[in-house]
Amino acid sequence: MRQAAAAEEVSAERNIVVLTGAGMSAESGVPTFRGVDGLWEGHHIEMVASPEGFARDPELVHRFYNLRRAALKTVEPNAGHLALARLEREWRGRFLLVTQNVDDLHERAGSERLIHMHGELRKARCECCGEVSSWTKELSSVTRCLACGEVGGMRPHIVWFGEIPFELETIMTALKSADIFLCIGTSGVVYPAAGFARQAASRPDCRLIEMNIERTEISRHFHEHIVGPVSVELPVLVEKSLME
Ligand code: BV8
Repeated sequence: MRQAAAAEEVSAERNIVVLTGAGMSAESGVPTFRGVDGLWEGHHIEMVASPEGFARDPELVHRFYNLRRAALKTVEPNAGHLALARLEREWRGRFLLVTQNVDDLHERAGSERLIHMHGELRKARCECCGEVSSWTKELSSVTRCLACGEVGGMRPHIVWFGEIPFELETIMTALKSADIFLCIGTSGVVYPAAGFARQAASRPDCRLIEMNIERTEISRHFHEHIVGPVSVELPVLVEKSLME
């Protein structure tokens, strides 16, 4: 089901900021947070994805991320990821893709001007020397840092609840000059990402479009709503947006 307003094309000379959430990867087989009622092995995800949770039971948190990192090998970008990579290639204005997702499906689909504001499953960080390295294997409390050689300081390069997301200044600067804010597949529950719509809406000329299979906590900020799965709706929106 599409709403007529949302079928309008967005002109290709303007600046666009795209925000994606777990709904972007759902059709690729990556479980969303709401889809599992916010639980993992009976634990609230906010408890597992937190410094307190890591301090309390590091091996449980390592297992949470080791399983999700390993699962990346079993999933592929969907048509929505590919459509966003096409939009970036062919868009003549400024383009920035901000994702809350920690999977690597956007980059595997070809997206380049991409910010992982909540970190990446395929990176690890050493708390002893600060080195961030590409990481595709398992992590544990006895993993040795390849940079400083210390053992016991390695953690997923992920922004946990209570930690400050990455590149917020860059994101806020882009939002301040955005002509279009396209928000895809997020429930709008987690801040500060959920506040980006309100920031974009503070610019009178900014056009806000939400794409989701249902209404969300932040739907009220948007002028247009495209209701449907990203793999179907996003290629249609990109095609219409790029046609002169
Ligand atoms: C911060 C990495 C301070 C981890 C994530 C009380 C105590 C402590 C903190 C807080 C508190 N109250 C509020 C807070 C702040 C907290 C917060 O917002 N909590 C919430 C729960 C209330 N935020 C933080 O702690 C953040 N840090 O505030 O620091 C600060 C900040 C700025 C400046 C100075 C200081 C850090 C938050 C980051 C946490 N890490 N991810 C990991 O992945 O393991 S968050 C994680 O959950 C995801 O990254 C994502 O952001 C979030 C889940 O949200 P969604 O992506 O929206 O996913 P969800 O499943 O909810 O929704 C999916 C949507 O897709 C649905 O709407 C669905 O309808 C739709 N959908 C499904 N299928 C499809 C679809 N749409 C289209 N097509 C489909 N096929």
